[in-house]
Amino acid sequence: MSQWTVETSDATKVVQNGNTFLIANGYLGYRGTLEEMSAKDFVAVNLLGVYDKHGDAWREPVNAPDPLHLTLSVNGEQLTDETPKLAHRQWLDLKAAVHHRQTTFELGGVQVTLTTERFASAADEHLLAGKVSVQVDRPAEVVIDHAIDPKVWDLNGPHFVDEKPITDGILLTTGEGDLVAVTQRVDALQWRSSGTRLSTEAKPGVTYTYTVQALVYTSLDVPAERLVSTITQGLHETDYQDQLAEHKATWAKRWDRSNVQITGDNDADLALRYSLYQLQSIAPHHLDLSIPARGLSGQTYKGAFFWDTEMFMLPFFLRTDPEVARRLLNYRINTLPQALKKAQHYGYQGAFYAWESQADGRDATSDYNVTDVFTGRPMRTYFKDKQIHISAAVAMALWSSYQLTGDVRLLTDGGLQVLIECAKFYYSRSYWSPLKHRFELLDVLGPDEYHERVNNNAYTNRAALATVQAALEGVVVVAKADPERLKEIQQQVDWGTWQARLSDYVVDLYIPEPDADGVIPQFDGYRDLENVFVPAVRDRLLKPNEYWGGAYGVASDTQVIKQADVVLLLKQFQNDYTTEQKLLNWQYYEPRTEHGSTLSASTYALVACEIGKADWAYPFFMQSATVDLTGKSKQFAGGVYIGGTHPAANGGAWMDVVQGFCGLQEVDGRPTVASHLPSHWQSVSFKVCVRGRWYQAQVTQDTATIQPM
Ligand code: IFM
Repeated sequence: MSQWTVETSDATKVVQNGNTFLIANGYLGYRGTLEEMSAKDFVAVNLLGVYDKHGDAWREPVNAPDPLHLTLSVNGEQLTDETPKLAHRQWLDLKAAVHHRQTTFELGGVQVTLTTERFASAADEHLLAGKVSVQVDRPAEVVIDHAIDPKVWDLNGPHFVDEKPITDGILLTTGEGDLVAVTQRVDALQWRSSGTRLSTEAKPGVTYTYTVQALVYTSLDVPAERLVSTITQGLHETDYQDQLAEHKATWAKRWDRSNVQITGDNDADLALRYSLYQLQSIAPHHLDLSIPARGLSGQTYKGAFFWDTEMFMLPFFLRTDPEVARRLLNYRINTLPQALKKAQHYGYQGAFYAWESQADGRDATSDYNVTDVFTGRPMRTYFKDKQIHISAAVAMALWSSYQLTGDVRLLTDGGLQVLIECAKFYYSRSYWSPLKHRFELLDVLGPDEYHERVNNNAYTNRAALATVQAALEGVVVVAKADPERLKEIQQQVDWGTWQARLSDYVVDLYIPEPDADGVIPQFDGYRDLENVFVPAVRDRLLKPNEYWGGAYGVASDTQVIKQADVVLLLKQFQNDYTTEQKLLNWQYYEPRTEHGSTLSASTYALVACEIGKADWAYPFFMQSATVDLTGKSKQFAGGVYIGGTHPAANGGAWMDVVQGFCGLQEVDGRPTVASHLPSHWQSVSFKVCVRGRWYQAQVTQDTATIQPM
């Protein structure tokens, strides 16, 4: 039986559980805190794509005021943090994407039970709605103030410089001049109401219920002059139950396409479904934007989009929700101008995509992205300048999407320009070694972020090669499909100059080879570093939050790495390496990998499946799938808060099951599966869409089938 509920009865961890119990709809995210909580408890209505920079602090996404907030009083006594809780239960219904809580308090001399449900509508992205019920065990006067709470939690705020009342709500202006409006309508037939205050003489045995309909709009959605009329007219008479029904119907469609059922392991079944809940909650269903590295759970990582989307989330959307996948790709196509500018800024040609990309493609990465916990001073890091594998992530995502969907419009509508501009970037960023007669990529930062400014990171070089190959092949594809369009593109990208250069580059770019003992060196000189394992390096830490990498981190002069790097190379370019090479390198690198990023575990699981070690893969898969359920991930990187949800781990968990344990591959648009199930699993079933056609897969220990539907 499938598992569909995530729940807790621990009333002491509500604030920490704010990520786990998130509800979201790709436009806004509402953390899983409780209705009576406020900014100090990290309540947040986190908005996609609206950013503000306060003073010298990092530019980050804006949180809106909380329209679901309530203040409860019973017999004149107000609910506070100190009010005794006699019972508490909080649960997420994953099928319906509805958050519930039920808490019994001792307040005003009675036992009062507060039961609520809420959802971020999947049918109307502006709508947050909730239902609140109260029961008492003795007659009591119950008063609830249900007013929008204007105090918002910020990491680097405050972001609002002006606040005005509007009918049923509030209009705020950010420091950057964007407008955010929030309105609220309460339907409370059983209650006396005066303004935002509801009251009743409650009797035992009766449930007193009201519903809230709240809308959130910004001046990015509608022109500023129409914002107030749009939002106030939007508070229409639609019944709460109808809104809930529409929301559930939208989720039912999503689950019909995306659900994966694992039998023989309830924990894995639930953890994966929860991961898919997270991914589908935060995906941009209506906007051509991407998915922030911490979803819509708050302002961590500047609300920016990383390679996480292309490498770890896109594979899921491509095969279960091609419309969302297309939006994610459009985002990169639309932000090409910023990538061109960034390359130019560093003195290169082509497209160098932002490491931390905000809505318009600008790079939000600070030169000092972590803090030295010993001195409290910002530390110079090179994520922005040297993590050049980001352009390859974009290019490989576009190319593999074209190959999977067969949709040439992806290339003709901007994708081919991106491929070519990324290819130009690598060429211009390379160094031609006159003695070795090869191109090299020097002074880079690979996926393992601890070793900065290294030469010939094997993953980066191979990914650059894949980019240039894709550009050359893309030209051939468009030449066949739409020669007129190709001419236009060729003119835009100055193909006449670049074709010969890029053709030579794919022959002459250096791809690091395995050493004599079979180990692929992560970069030039990696094997000369101190050869120790993770525990030895961990023992050298003087403070728990100190940064392991950079100029003088504990890992910097050792072979200990933060996350999958060579193992990512093996995963991404699986046909380049034999099973023996994969096995040997997996075994070499795993004890040297901290898995300090939640991107790491799923990659190790995938490669373990490929080498026939499903039982090695299993704990890495579970680590990836449960990260937002257990909350067990790093909360600080060099003193900087990095908590929140982990969509790349959620997407990685799907890849582990579908592409790893079930061996899904698509060759020339035809999907195949193969069984690599962990020994205690009975079966896995799922659907995927390949070239517009849906397939149903069923994998057991002994059989693997995939059939068109
Ligand atoms: O993109 C990752 C990076 O690879 C490791 N640090 C965290 C980033 C965001 O998840």
